[in-house]
Amino acid sequence: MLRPGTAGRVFVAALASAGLVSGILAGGALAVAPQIQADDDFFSAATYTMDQGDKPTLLNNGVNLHNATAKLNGPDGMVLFESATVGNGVTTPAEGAQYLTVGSYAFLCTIHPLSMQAALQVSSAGTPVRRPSIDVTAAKGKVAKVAKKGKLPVTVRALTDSDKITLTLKLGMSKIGSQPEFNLAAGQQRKLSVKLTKAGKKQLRKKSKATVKVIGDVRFGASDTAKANLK
Ligand SMILES: [Cu+2]
Repeated sequence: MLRPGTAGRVFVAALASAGLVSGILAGGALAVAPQIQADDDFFSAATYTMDQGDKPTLLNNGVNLHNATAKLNGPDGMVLFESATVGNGVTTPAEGAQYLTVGSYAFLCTIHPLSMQAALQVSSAGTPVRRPSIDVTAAKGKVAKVAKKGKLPVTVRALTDSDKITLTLKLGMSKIGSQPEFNLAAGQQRKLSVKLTKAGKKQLRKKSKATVKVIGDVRFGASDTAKANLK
């Protein structure tokens, strides 16, 4: 007689030998992230199906360069998902697809947009990965001190895993500083001194008080803004 659980283990082992076990462990479903295949110049299917939370890959079987790029934009104003542009024999992930919820999402190859169009069908199975999400805060301070140092203290906290975070400082309509790309893991917080431009420092020096707008952008997520009230 089989002990409880044995049947399940035998079942998993059988599927593991068939190469399906990663799909089971990820979401309890049998689906495996699809591989979008490109040739010169067409995609191998009109529709590719995947579970929520999966990330398809693109394999280029052709000689020409190809990519898989969503037609629609996401919450950051950039494409919902995209692969790198790759040459023959290269497999590359379609980044951003792991955040998609149920639906059909058209994509194309930006190099051959007329002949290379297809759709990514996301099923109701699985769970989407939580989109990158950041919280930006800026402290009050002295305008003279910020102008002299040329740096504005800003704190960024990541609510979920957030890659490619950038910060922009604005005084009215003009950009007066920025912070190059950085990454934060979920729950991680980073205190930064965002550098002002020469022109930005000059503008601030003329003021007795100023409100600097801090815009935090993150790839595949919504932006967050904060205001630094300087006196
Ligand atoms: Cu192409």
